[in-house]
Amino acid sequence: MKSVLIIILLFIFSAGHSEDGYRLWLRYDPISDVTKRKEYAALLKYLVLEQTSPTFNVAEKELKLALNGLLGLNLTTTNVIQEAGAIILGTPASSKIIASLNLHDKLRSLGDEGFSILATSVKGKKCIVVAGNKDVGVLYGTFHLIKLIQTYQVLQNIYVQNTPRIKHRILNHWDNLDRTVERGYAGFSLWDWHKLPDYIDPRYYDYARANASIGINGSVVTNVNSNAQILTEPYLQKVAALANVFRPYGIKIYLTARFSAPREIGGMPTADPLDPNVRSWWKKKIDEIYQHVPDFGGFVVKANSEGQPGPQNYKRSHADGANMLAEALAPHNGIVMWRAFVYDNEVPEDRAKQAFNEFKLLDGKFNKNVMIQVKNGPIDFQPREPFHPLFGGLPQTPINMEFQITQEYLGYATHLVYLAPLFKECLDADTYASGKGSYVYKVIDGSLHGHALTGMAGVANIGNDRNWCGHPFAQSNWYSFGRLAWNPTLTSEAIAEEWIRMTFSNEQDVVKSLKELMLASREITVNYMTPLGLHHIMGWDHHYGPGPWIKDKPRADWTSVYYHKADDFGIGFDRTKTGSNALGQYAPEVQEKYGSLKNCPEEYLLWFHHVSWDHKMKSGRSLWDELCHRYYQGADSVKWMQDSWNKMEGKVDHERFSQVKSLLAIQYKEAVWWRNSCVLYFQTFSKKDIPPGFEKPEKSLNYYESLQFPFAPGIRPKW
Ligand code: GCW
Repeated sequence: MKSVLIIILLFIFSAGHSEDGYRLWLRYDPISDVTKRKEYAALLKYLVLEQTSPTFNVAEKELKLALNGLLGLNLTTTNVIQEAGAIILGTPASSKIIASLNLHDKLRSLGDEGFSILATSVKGKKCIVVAGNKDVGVLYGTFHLIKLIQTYQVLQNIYVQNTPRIKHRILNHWDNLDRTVERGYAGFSLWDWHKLPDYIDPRYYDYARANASIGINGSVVTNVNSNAQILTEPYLQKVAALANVFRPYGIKIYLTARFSAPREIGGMPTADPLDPNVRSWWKKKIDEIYQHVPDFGGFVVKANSEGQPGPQNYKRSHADGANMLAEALAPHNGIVMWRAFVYDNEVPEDRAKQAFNEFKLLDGKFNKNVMIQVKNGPIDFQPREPFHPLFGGLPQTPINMEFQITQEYLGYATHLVYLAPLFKECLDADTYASGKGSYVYKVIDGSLHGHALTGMAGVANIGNDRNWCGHPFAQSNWYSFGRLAWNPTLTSEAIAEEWIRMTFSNEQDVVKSLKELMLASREITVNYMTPLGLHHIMGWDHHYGPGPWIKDKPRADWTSVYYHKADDFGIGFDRTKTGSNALGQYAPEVQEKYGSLKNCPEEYLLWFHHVSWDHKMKSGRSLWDELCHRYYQGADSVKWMQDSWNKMEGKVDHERFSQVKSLLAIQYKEAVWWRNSCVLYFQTFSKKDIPPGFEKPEKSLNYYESLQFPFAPGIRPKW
């Protein structure tokens, strides 16, 4: 009776609690299922921690917070086994109890960050052990245990062995020092540089908690379009303050290095990477960084790309530039993530080919602590791209993946698009680099070519909006990135399920409906934006909304007509042998798959082929009709998304229900805008009617072309 009353009271309390999304997936609201509560309460009575450390302290704090919220428990900590129901946290070095359990066999294969969770008996008392080789493994295990409770899993005979498959799991913030965020749609930067190092915003801790809960172990806090000021002494003090917050959570801090820094802040006449004075400047600078941040992770560098300075300004190669920094970082165990996102307007070559051409020649020429950071596709984070040919193409070089979590090309923070299927499509693609089964994820986890240095980077979608990511569902993309960086073989479905249960509800029908909604959302977006392999046809510069008509800009490869090549005959970019032969950069099996018009999977058709408007598609329709069909189907499906969401009323909290409802209405409006603009524009080439049965666009092409958005958020700073 008493417990029922407590539950009712807890509910009244939590119902009154405003659900603004701040708590992300770490909500810890009371478990409503009485049987579950009892089951957990019997197993989880007190905490045994024999030694403290900064990381154990945060694990303890988190567990207390979670069990207090979920089960109403006031967890006490002791260092001895008293009765059944102990949760024992530790490593063999920190805990005599764990050492006595002889877990060596279990822990051996788990490395520094892995963990083992098991139900066992100590001195005849049933308990749950969360063990790792290092403190951080114990922290990850603690978060895992909490997740199992949040998602109502059975703990009775629990036995989990878990370790990350990728070493560096890193968020890349494109945050500027003035707190604007390039391609950021969730407010301003979290980093309050002005008040750092003296004021530590409590939010930094919650940021660290959220990342640790999904295994993210690195944060690049500055934009790749970088500012050298971050490397000056006053800023390094601020960086050190953030690093101090992140450290107990297993998160290392990284910075972006502006290649011209020796000139800009060092007073040097040159930044030539082979100049001995430049090399010694960087060495001193890097030593200075390590004085402030002893576990500094290293640099991400965007060089000779989109106007950023780099070694080529001095007729040196990317390897010369990367190795100079790598050499100075090596004594401190720092790494360089050198980006392969390079393309040059002066080069008449298909932009999709340029990075491969540049880096192929440098395979094997990089120092051991350099990874080449490659975007998932060869152009630029489009709603759909084939995998980048550098995956599998640089066998002698560690490659780390760069995904974009922020939705630059996928509707900003207003469209509900679950990105795990996009990430997975790339990770699961077969490069055939060493025969069948040479999946991209095997390049990334190092197993394909035997590299120990491995990484995955995600361009963050986080800002100072109360709910961190702008759209409540955009949180799932941060979450999915972390989960896939930990284990790229997880399925989109499994990740969605965990996230929904923790973020919205454990009710079966809610889980089922939201999962369907999320899993369908990316394909729907592709359909209303860029179906059948179209790409890069968005608005100029800010990239907001449709802009297939963009042409005559200073750079051809920043226009849309460069990519869709629509003409009287048809549409699409011929990247086969008869065209740019970008396809020639892939393994023969991949070339065969995409090379022929007949066999090419339709979702990549216009990426690889220039196709006649009359071409007969698998559906039996002509290409023109199919294109219209996809655009209309995409926009209509957003209506379906709205209907499914409307059914959630009363099943999820009111605040987030109404917020998502409003955002879906914008998404529908914008999907129709995309559809109408693209269909009307491409019609000027196909000269064919919109197939019968589809409503006519309500406005003219001129109208859509005339729309201007000078204040669209997230644009590149002009300095
Ligand atoms: O996608 C493009 C963006 C730029 C970005 C660049 C990059 C940071 O439009 O804003 O610059 O990619 O990845 O370097």
